[in-house]
Amino acid sequence: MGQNVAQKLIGSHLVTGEMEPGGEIGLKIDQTLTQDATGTLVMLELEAMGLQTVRTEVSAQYVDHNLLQTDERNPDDHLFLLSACRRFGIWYSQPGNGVSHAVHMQHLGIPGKTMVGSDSHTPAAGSLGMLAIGVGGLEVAMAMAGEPLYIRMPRIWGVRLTGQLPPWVSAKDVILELLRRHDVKGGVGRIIEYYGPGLGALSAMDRHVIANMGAELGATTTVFPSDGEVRRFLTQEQRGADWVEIVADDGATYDVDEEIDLSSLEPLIAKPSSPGNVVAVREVAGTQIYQSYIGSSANPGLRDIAVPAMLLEGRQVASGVSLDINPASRETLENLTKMGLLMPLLHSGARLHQSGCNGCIGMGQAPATGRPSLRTVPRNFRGRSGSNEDAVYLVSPETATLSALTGVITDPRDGAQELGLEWPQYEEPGDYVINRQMLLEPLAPDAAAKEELVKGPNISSLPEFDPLPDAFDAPVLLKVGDNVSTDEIMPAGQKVLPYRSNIPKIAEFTYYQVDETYVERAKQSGDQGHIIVGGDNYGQGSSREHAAIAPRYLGLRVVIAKSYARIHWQNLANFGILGLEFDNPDDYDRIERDDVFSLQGLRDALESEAGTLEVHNTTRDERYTLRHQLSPRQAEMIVTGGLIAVFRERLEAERSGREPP
Ligand code: MIC
Repeated sequence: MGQNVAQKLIGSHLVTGEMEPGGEIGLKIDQTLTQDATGTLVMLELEAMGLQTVRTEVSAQYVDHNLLQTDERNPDDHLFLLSACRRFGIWYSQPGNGVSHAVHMQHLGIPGKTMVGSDSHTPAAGSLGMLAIGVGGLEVAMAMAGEPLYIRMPRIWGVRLTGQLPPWVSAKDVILELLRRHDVKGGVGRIIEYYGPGLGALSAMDRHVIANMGAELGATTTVFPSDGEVRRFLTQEQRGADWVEIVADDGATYDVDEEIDLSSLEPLIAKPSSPGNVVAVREVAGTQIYQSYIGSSANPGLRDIAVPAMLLEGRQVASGVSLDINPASRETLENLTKMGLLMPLLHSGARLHQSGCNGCIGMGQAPATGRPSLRTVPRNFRGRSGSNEDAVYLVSPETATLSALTGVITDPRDGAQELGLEWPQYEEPGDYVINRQMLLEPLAPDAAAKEELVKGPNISSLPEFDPLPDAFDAPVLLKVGDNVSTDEIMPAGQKVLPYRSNIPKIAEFTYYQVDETYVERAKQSGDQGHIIVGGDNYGQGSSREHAAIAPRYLGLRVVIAKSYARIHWQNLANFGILGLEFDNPDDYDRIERDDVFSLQGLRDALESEAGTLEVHNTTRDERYTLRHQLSPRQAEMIVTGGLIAVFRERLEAERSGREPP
């Protein structure tokens, strides 16, 4: 039987398990990607694991998130990362070189390879025909150590594209359409694979936009074929030799089928404060805006800024509107400059920012209270922009541009008519600029071995965590609803992000936007430990493992939820937090904050085939049946005290020539 692209990528890297949806599979990982906000912990984990040199084909560390240098903390982290790259044999992309996903695609991504990244938007590399999966930092560290990645074999969701995008509609509208149809949980447990005749008109960077935001559907990853367009892209980057063709076989089938007729799409917008809150732009047209923001990882293409620049030529941004331009990569910025497109942008009133994540994660550019901000970024969870009472809408560059010109949310087709604008005929430049100067190559192993880690005063080693006790009583300190994002559990923003390499400090911000009293109450609860109860899709969004480590540091032992987002669930397990699910979701309604639970016989329950466990709510004298989805490997990991403890034992055995445990 013919294979689809996802099956080919998985099949060629399968080290354990069967390609049957639901079962655990182990995959050989060729490349890793880390960014600074998660990468500092990864490097501390490599140190804690005792690794000498990475065992991957390519490992790359990007500095793109914590770019504001308002004191010594972020620059100290940058230096630490540089020293760790030199120490462990990792590529280092310097601050200002751009967002990891775009830069990796331009310079290091290779079709047919697997990659894990400590960033939920790692799947963007699927645009090159890679199998790229966002995971917690510790799993990236494990992959760097040559360990396989273990995931549940996803179902493959084939999305057949037909037709062609009409003028004023672009790649962002394709992924917003999928979010409109399926919301933020629609991709859970699935790989999205795009195919069909509509692909031809989507450039590799357009595909990046779509693959990037597959994360917003909760998908394990997104893949595109490596076809003639990928070859064109790599040739433009002077890496044509890296191209290999990977396309679905004739007769390939998918577990789930879907079709999008690109010709029928219209400009779409995700309203505050969820990427799944999608409607047609026309439905909200006329709302006055405060800010329009173009660029970021979710619209990293040269065309994504070149088209706005062409539209803005000779025009002025509406007064009172801040038009913020965030080129995703320095390469894009250099090409815009060479094409003469910076001048029209600047002259129209646009504010130009350095290449990086910036306002996308609240590192500057925060909007005014309650004022609508239109952004081409991937997510709009409340508070993520840096302002507590924000109103962030997700849009295409075309919608952002026309709205900046009119001062109100505007369907670009209507705006163009009103302003007498033609659809610009954008073409890629023939003399494309490439600059790899800011990407530092890894040192040879001998030289690397002599390097020391450089730790500033804000960098603290990883706390040690003890194994899960077999029995204990603990209170429910927090009860939250559906779709709680890791931005709510552990916020980003310029106040919190500089503590990403300091768990005791960052722990002080845990859940503070949801319940300011949580941290204090958790501390009072102390060693006894505590429980958090959640609804559906608990922990959606970012891959930040701080959202597991910080609550664990504060004593979190168990989460009980209706269902989980994949990466966060895995992060909980990696740090020894037991993630349980309600057998009967209605039991969620019976629990109140401060109820005390008695949990007994945890080890037997974790090892049992049934995967169930009965717990006693001693406050209400009720019993609930809970389930765990842990594989035997993960169950053992929790019992041993987390993944680092397991790996250390294994490395120790390897060094002393013993049989690994
Ligand atoms: C995001 O877009 O949410 C982030 C910030 O890039 C995160 C990573 C992080 O929290 O550092 C992600 O996507 O995983």
